[in-house]
Amino acid sequence: MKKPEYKPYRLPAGGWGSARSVGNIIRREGVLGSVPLALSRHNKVDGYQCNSCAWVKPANPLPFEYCENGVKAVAWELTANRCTPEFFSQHTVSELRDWDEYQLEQPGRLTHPLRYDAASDKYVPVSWGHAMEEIAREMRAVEDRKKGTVFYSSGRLSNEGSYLYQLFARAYGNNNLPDSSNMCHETTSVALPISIGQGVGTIDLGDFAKTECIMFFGQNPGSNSPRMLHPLQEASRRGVPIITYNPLRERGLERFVNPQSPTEMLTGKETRISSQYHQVRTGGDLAALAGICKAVLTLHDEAKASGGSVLDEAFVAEHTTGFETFADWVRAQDWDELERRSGLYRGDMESTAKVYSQARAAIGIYGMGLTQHQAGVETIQMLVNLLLMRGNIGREGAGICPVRGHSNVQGQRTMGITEKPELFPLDRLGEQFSFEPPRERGYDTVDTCEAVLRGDVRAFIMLGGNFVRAIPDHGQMEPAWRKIRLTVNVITKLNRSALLPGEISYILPVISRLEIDETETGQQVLSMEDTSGCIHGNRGLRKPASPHLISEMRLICELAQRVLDPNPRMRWDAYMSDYAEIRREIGETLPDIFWDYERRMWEPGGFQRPLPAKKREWHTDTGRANFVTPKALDEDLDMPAPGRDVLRLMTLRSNDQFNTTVYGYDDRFRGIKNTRKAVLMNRSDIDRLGLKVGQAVTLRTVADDGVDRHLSGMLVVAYDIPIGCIGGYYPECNVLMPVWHYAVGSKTPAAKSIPVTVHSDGPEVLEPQLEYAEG
Ligand SMILES: Nc1nc2c(c(=O)[nH]1)N[C@H]1C(S)=C(S)[C@@H](COP(=O)(O)OP(=O)(O)OC[C@H]3O[C@@H](n4cnc5c(=O)[nH]c(N)nc54)[C@H](O)[C@@H]3O)O[C@H]1N2
Ligand SMILES: Nc1nc2c(c(=O)[nH]1)N[C@H]1C(S)=C(S)[C@@H](COP(=O)(O)OP(=O)(O)OC[C@H]3O[C@@H](n4cnc5c(=O)[nH]c(N)nc54)[C@H](O)[C@@H]3O)O[C@H]1N2
Ligand SMILES: [Mo]
Repeated sequence: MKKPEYKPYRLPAGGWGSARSVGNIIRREGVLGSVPLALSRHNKVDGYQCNSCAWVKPANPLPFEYCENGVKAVAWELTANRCTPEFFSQHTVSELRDWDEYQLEQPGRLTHPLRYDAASDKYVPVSWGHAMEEIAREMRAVEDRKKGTVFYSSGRLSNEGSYLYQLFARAYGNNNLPDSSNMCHETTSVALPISIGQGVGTIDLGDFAKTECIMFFGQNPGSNSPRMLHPLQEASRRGVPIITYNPLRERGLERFVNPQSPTEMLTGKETRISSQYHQVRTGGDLAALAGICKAVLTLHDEAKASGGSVLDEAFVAEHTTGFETFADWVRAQDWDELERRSGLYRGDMESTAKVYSQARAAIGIYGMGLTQHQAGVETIQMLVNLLLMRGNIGREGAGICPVRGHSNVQGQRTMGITEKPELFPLDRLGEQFSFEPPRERGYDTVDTCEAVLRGDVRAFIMLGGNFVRAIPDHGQMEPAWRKIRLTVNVITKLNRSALLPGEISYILPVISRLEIDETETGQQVLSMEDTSGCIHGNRGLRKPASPHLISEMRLICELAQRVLDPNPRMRWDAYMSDYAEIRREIGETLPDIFWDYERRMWEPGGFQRPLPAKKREWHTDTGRANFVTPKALDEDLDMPAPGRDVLRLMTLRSNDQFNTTVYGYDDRFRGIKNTRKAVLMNRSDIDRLGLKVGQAVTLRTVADDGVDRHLSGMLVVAYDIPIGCIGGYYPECNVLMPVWHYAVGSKTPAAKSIPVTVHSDGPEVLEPQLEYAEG
């Protein structure tokens, strides 16, 4: 292992750094031959949909419609490395538990179904038939099906797989369908329907081309949705102001060189991205947004005096409710308090208000920086309030833009993967398949954790993802996990969840969407929905990683057939041999969206689901868009307020990871190399606490529930981060997150604000080179 280093990254996002990083992973995974070929079909009509993020796939894709992290995700999946039964015969599960995420996925794609053998503490190969029989027997034996069985899925799963999975769960008898979205944009799914009557955003790429102002809250496109840098670059070139609120100065939000443009690469000509950058305190967005709204109201009052107007008064009167209450609340806020809570100056918020007020159309973009706070729902609604003030919903060039994470997380929701029965037409589903779907609310992610801690869960099916690593409170959850009777890990690479076997545990490896999925009726295709609500076809192009893999669709059908009582309406045999049959059923359940599905999914740019708010049709309880007035300004009411000794930890993604998949130990844009054990701190906090850069420290969660949560051996890095805020990487820091610390209303774990103390592990400076000397 090389020595950790810290050297602020001076280059723009993209550029040569991006090209080098991509070259490294392609070489390491041994896919120099296959990746370039695959990339010619990346995000193309009749190609496959990128398996990294959910950013919009344009109708007229660039010749190279991919980015640094898309290429990493593709190389990761197409890797030449194989994790075979041999590998498992050489390592016990206890031994593997000491490996980190990078090491665990490095052996490559899983090749065989495996069953945990407790006697030898190893995974051993097993036949598919045996695996299916035993899993089905155990699932049938669960006494309380509502409490005892959980159907988790991660947001990569296709529409077809998701639809079958929810049908299986509901026919089995529960709505226990937690998914990765519960940890992510659930806050969006709760906030937006109340405000504007739909759970998804309202923008498409056309709006980016027409907008006059972009506001960015807590989303990091440079690492997490790099293709988005192209429309941003274009907007910037048109002179569109881009205003960012983020505690960190993220490279991708500052400057960009398009690595696909030879001229830009050779001349180093870069584009500025943000025109204003405000380093808001973590959790300070609610106050910052209130301040911006307050300044807009002031501008409006001034304009009124001279016969003008800043608000879109006609829109507010005709299309909204709650404005007066909201405006009174905003006016009553005190600037000192807003400054204190946001960590910004009044002038920062006023400058945003000024630019926003002059733009004929504005877009509000956000990500985990808003959703993963206790008051995340209210914060998103504040951003919508700001947009509603000037009629910026349902107009060209304007709208709200949550940036979804996993490549099909939005499609999963559309397909009915949700614990909330009211979000899916269950009457219709019941009629279509002639059964009585369960109507009780099921478990979301946090409910699942609580049920596991109580010992209620007997069978846990994980269809993709790495649940036990992605969730909070590892210290409590991991021991509890071992007590589950049956754990089934349907995955493509080894991860930590599989290394915490219950009494009976399986690893079931599957075909990925980049691979050719051949059934009796020929090669099958799939479909996915991107963050703008557009649905696209997907065709695999490479031979599966091993002949022993089966598809996720087949896995669900085979299991459902063995677990459920026969029902002639549920044609599992037909579904697994011809996925068009699944799409036919989807079209029947959701005819308004999926008419003529088979053809439209191959249209360039996909087909967009109806977005009522885009047409100013408000499917809310009032029939209008609602201004929602927050209850307080504090984003983290369940935790002690940050003070002299209590710092607020946000958990971050590096540039070299996709969630719990770690591609490497560098975070290039943030200048950190060869380590993930870094804690980013403001120099004045380091000095005040008597710490030194490069020293090892322990972070300890401040909570009065009697549980000790701590993480030692973290290396102090002096970083440009607001005083009182610190940063560390996810999932390593999840051990510090209490399971009960989540967003009110959505139960999304509040991963961006964990109150912690920082203590030195010993006087010596272990990594002196982390001290960066300028020049
Ligand atoms: N390469 C890559 N791409 C990914 C992923 C990945 O891990 N790697 N993950 C995918 C998934 S599932 C998701 S959900 C998305 C996540 O993508 P993002 O939404 O970008 O999520 P994060 O990287 O967790 O954090 C986003 C930003 O929030 C800022 N932030 C933290 N706290 C606050 C706050 O209180 N206020 C404000 N204003 N900002 C704050 C951080 O500094 C960071 O820049 O990306 C998807 N795409
Ligand atoms: N502290 C903290 N915690 C967080 C977050 C945070 O910002 N901070 N972010 C949260 C968010 S936004 C999310 S979305 C969750 C992520 O939670 P998950 O979605 O559960 O986790 P991933 O890391 O994306 O899952 C990676 C695993 O998926 C499997 N896999 C990959 N491709 C496929 C496939 O095609 N099929 C199947 N069956 N399996 C596949 C691989 O085996 C890989 O190990 O984590 C959440 N946890
Ligand atoms: Mo996510």
